[in-house]
Amino acid sequence: MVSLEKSIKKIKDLEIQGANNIAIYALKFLKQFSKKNGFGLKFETASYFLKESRPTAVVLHNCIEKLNKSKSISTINELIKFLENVNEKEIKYSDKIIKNNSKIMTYCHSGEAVKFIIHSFKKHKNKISVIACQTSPKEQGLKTVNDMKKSNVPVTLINDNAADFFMKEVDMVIVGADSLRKEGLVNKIGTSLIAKSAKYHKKPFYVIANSMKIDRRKKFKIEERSPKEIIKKLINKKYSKGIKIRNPAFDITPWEFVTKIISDKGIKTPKQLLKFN
Ligand code: RUB
Repeated sequence: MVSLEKSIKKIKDLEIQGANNIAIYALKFLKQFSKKNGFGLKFETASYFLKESRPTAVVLHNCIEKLNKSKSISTINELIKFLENVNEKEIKYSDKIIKNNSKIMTYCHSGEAVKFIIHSFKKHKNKISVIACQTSPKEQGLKTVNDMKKSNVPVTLINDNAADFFMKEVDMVIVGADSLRKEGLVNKIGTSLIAKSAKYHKKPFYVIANSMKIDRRKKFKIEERSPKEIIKKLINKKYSKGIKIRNPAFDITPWEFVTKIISDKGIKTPKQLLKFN
């Protein structure tokens, strides 16, 4: 069994990436951990540190809340099963969103969004294509490109700064979510700029996110990552000495910029799914 420290490192280093994958990985770890150590203090400490390794995404937090109420392997199994299969429920709605010949822009790497698009591609027999933004500084967009390529989906990689330039060409934007909060969609930093560009160009902006991403936490943290992630990418490193660098990992897109959320509960407006006033 991989140690807690190693598991946390894998999550922090983005070897395990995307809100659902992080939760599934952590749950699988906790399943093994509980078999060895039970569900007592050691378990609580391990779940706390796993949860805090990527504090913004809410899925793992919600899973651990459920586990605190019902400390059992069967609850862990149910949660894993839900997260591993939730896409089957979401893809049922893909025909209502993605039509033949649709050109879709996406951002970062969201397992839920990627599976939704690939499913449509298979159904519409090669008639859809994707524009994937690189997603600076960690380039998760390349992971999206790779997934698309593996499924033969025509895909073009663009620089993040080019999103508005290409917005005229696309039919819609589809992204995933780390958390669905009253104040907006929490997703990879830069998502809000893309949503605002989509609204300006009158293009629908869809979010694919399962109901475990509904975030009722009173307070939440936007994870701020190491400046090194940005410095490493600079070509003119000589100018980087002694400068202040900020590297937030997520931002909040106000709901007015989101057309619909597609989840296991159906195609909903943010208000319908989150039930806020
Ligand atoms: C990933 C990201 C993804 C969401 C949803 O950020 O913002 O859009 O986590 O992913 P990071 P999924 O690369 O920093 O983890 O649909 O796979 O849950």
